[in-house]
Amino acid sequence: MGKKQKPTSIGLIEELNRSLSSILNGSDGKLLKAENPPTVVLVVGVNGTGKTTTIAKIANLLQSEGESVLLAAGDTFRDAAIEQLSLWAEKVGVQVVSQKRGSDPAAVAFDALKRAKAKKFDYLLVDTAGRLHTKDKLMEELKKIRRVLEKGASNAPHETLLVLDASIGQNNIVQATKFAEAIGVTGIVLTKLDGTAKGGAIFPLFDELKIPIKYIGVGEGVDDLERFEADKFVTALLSTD
Ligand SMILES: Nc1nc2c(ncn2[C@@H]2O[C@H](COP(=O)(O)OP(=O)(O)OP(=O)(O)O)[C@@H](O)[C@H]2O)c(=O)[nH]1
Ligand SMILES: [Mg+2]
Repeated sequence: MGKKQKPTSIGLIEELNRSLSSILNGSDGKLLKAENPPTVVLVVGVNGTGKTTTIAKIANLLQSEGESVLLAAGDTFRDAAIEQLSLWAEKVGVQVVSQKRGSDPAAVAFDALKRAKAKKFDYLLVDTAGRLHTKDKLMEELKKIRRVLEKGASNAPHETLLVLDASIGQNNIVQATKFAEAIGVTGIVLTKLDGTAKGGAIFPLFDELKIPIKYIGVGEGVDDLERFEADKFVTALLSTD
């Protein structure tokens, strides 16, 4: 007699795979590419979620695909934020447009867009200061940055990426709702999905918001970014390896 088969458990995994994948239906994200360069990507979120690191990672990824990338140091508020972005830029090998600390972030965005257009960069990634979604004044500042970009290039910003920290849990839905209301969000980057099993955070998030998840952050290094693909993600989540 052969070994007893376990068709039910295999069937269960398949069923689970199917239903988890169906929750994520439409979640896959690719960065849009503007018809006329630069593609402008505005990166927003609350303090410390991983915006600046994510910008470095995306710049690295795009550059490895042959795209030219310019960064805008739109966090003129936090101490050493400009230096942090400049260090990443150096490491990745891209240029950065910055002004001195305390200057108007919308002016930085304007300058950077002008340069990106003049020099025909494929992508402009705009960093912004971390801000609480509950602070109206700070959200207004973000709207101003957005307006400057809108005026500067047609259909810009082509992507507005909200960076969320996976370990925050339910509050991410509140944050995302507020940012989406204030300036519109075209994609989400969920960071800090490395280390512990926080992958499940993606399901309620996407189920509630239906905003595509473009990337996931899986570490602090410049290569620790993955393009989000629902099928791949669910298969990895359910694998016992
Ligand atoms: N483990 C892990 N750490 C991350 C990831 N992404 C960012 N971090 C870390 O999170 C911390 C904050 O990252 P930043 O990129 O400075 O975050 P930020 O949103 O730009 O922060 P503020 O500009 O101060 O709002 C740093 O210590 C990063 O190394 C990730 O995917 N995994
Ligand atoms: Mg930052």
